[in-house]
Amino acid sequence: MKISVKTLFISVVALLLIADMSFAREYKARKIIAAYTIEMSIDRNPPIVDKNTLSLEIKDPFGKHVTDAKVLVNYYMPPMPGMPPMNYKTLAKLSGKKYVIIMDLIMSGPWNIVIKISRAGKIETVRFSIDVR
Ligand SMILES: [Cu+2]
Repeated sequence: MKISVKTLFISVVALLLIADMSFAREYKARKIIAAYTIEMSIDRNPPIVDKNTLSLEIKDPFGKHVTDAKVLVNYYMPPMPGMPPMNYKTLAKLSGKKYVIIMDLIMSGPWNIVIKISRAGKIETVRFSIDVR
C-alpha cells in the first residue's frame, strides 16, 4: 500500500478540522464577580441569526450551584440609526442546575446580554457581549 504525502496531509487536516469542530460546537464565556461565577454557553458557535439556546451555570464562592435565584436575561442590540429597537427581557427557567432561555437573535452584529441575578434580597448584574453572524 502506497500512501502519498498529499493523502497523509489531507487526512491530518481533516482530523484536525473534526477535532476543532467538536470544541467549537458551543460558544462559552465566563464572568467572575464577588458573589458568583457565571458560566454562559450558547448552543451555536458563533451565535447565529435564529433561535439560540443560552444556558447559565451560576455558582457561589464555595463552588456550589445556585438554583434558588431569579434570573432575568435582557438581550439587546445597541441602538443603531435606521434599526427598530431590538431589546428583549426574559426570565430564565431552571433546568437541572442551569438557567436556560431561548434567544431569538434577529439581526447579525453585536448584541449585549445583561443578566440580573436576584437572590436573598440582593441583585447582581453581569454582562456579556456576543457577535452574531
Ligand atoms: Cu442592529
